[in-house]
Amino acid sequence: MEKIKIQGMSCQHCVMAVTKALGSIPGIKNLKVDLPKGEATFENSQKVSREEIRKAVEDAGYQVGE
Ligand SMILES: [Cu+2]
Repeated sequence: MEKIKIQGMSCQHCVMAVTKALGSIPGIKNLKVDLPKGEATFENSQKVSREEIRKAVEDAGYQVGE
């Protein structure tokens, strides 16, 4: 599993937006977006690059933290 920090989520709507953004990337599986923790965890068996993941999050209107 990989884990990334996501900044800017404030409600369930944000969780849905991030879930949709990351979930639409081929190769991202078992995605879980955690609002209180500000994290997304997922399996990345096809080695989707961090840049592609970051771009998807940013296109949805959020930021990837470290
Ligand atoms: Cu929200």
